[in-house]
Parts: sequence; C-alpha cells; structure tokens
Amino acid sequence: MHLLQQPHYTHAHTTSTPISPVLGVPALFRAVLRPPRVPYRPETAMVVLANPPVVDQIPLLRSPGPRDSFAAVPVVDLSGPGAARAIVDACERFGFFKVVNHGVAAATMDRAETEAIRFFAQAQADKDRAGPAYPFGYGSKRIGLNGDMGWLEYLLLAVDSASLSDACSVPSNAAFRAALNEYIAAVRKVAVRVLEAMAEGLGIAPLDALSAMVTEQGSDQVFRVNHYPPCPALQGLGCSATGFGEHTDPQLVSVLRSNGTSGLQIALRDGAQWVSVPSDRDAFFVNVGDSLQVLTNGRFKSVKHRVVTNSLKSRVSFIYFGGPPLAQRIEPLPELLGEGEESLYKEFTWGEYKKAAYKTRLGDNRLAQFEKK
Ligand SMILES: O=C(O)CCC(=O)C(=O)O
Repeated sequence: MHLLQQPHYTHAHTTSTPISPVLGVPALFRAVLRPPRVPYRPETAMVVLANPPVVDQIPLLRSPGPRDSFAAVPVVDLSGPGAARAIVDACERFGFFKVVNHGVAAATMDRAETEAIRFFAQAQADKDRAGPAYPFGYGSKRIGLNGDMGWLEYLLLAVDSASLSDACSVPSNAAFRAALNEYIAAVRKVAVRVLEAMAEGLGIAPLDALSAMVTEQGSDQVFRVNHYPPCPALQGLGCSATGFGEHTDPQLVSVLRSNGTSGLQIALRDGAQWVSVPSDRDAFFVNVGDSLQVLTNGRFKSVKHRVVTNSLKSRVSFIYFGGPPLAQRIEPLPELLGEGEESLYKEFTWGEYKKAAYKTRLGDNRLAQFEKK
C-alpha cells in the first residue's frame, strides 16, 4: 500500500468532488467523478476522495501511449571521445540528454533507492515529522509556495560541498543519510564531468569555467527525492494525475536518475509537443537549466519538462540541481558572444533570479522578466 494514498482515499458510495481540469476528457471525467445516483451495490463501490481540497487541485493529463515515446533522446557516452561535441549538440537541440558510462556504481544508486523507498513507506505521521519542505524537508503534493500541486511526495534537501548539509537534520535515519551522501558525491562528479565536457565543446577556457560555479564555496546545490505513488483510480480512463507540473529548472544543470518507472516528459518544439522519455535506471538524464541558457546567451535552451504518474507503478527519482553561489552574476560568457553580439538578458545574480523564481508558479516563464525587450 502506498502511504500517500491513505489519508486521501476511502471506499464509499458517495458522489465525489471533481478533481480538477481534465485535459481533453471532461465528459469522461464528469462520468467518473459524478456517478449517476444508483442504489448502493458493493460491487459498484468506488474510490472517492476523502480530502478533496488538496487533490482537487491536481490537474490531469492525457495518459501517454507508445506513440508518445521519444526514441531519439540523445545518448552521451561520458567516457567516450565524442562526449563534448555530443553534449553541445544535445543542449542546442533539446536542452536534454541521457548519460551512459558515467562511472557511478549500480550499488550506489540501488542503495539510495532502497533507502528512499523505506523512508516513503513509513506512516504518514512519521513522514510529516520530517516536514515541511520549505526551506528543506519532507513535502506532500504541494510544490513550492504558490499553489502548485502534484501527485507526489518528496524530500527537498540542501547540499553543502559534496554531501547533505549538516544544518538540516532531515533525513534523520543514519543509513538513509549515508546512502544519499554516497549518491550525492557520485552524481555531483557526473555533473562536474558534464559541465567540463560542455566547456570543452563550447571552446571555453579554463575547462572548469562552468563546473566551478557549482563546486566553489557557497555554491547553491539542492537535492530532491521524489516519490510518485501509482494512481489506480484513474486506470483505464485515458488520463493520469500530474506528478510534477511542467517547468524548467532555474539552475545550471539538473542530473536525474529514476527507478524503472517512466513518467518524465519533455517538451519539444518550444512546448508544442510533449514526449515521454523511456526510463533507464542505469543512466542519468541531464536538463539544461535557465541559468545555463543565459550563460550561453540562448544557444542552449532550458528544457521544459513534467512528470505524469503511472496508474500501477511507483516512480522514485533523484535529482541533483547544480546552482552557483548567490552572488554569481548570470550573464553570457564573453567567449560565447560573437562580434557585436549583445546579451539577450538584463543583468542579474543567481540570488536575484532565485528570489524571483520563488514568487512564480511552476509553469511560468521565469526568464521572461529578465529578457531585454
Ligand atoms: O521526478 C522527476 O522525474 C522529475 C522531477 C522534476 O522535474 C523536479 O523535481 O524538478
């Protein structure tokens, strides 16, 4: 039993409150959530929402099908000679790529996943003691402070240098903390190698021009563990609950790894088409963030992405977000500006961008207010 469901579902034969906008299937949605009033028969008893005010606000999405699968995800062999060129090409085309031959031991990833599953399997009251998520800790369904909701629970954790910040005691379990610290040290190395290869591919010197921003003293690194329980109530209805609503990541890069359950989607062609990323528990997926878009003066695009929950299987994901120190100026690197080319953006620091981002909804175009008109 996935504990996230416990406080929100009950079996009853009553009319439920509609969840929210169902994209593209309103009639179906009404039929499910406002069943005709018929005499009670146990076999028609249905799952209804006992705590609708929260779940009410989770938007539904069309369930992805096989035709939505994105077979062309660029794959970068991080140990191969062509990594630098392949990364630049993928960042220009999609702002997204998959990394293989990354050198992180499967045991490191498995240990972190096992401990995360153990954490989320605790009683809700125990998990709630690790909350709230802001600034850091456990959260459930509410993402950020501006009304975004998703069918997930998560841990939002601060990273100091290459491990969890001692200033935050969550998670308190020693085995979980040790597993996450081992994972964070490893994934951070992947982020550094990716950023170094990126600098090489872009022809920027020194090689650590980008990676130093996420490793130097005071760099703003965040780690997130997401758990998306299955949502069986929607099985076979053609729609799925939004796990994590569409957004771009504000930092330089994010490095994601998930269990074998798919759900991640990225937007192609400026958001005109959503495609599903086939899951690969042995690989990492890298997102270009807004800051990297600005550092490259728009040559790389931060990728819009979201998560659609599965009706039958849980998804567990780990995301390392590499951000610079608060005082770091986010502006195009001089080497990347052509003759006479000007920055597309106003001047700002990472601290200013982060402050502005906290005031926005997930799906807002946060960079818009920093663009030169
Ligand atoms: O859980 C995932 O796969 C992606 C989540 C995500 O985009 C995020 O936490 O920012």
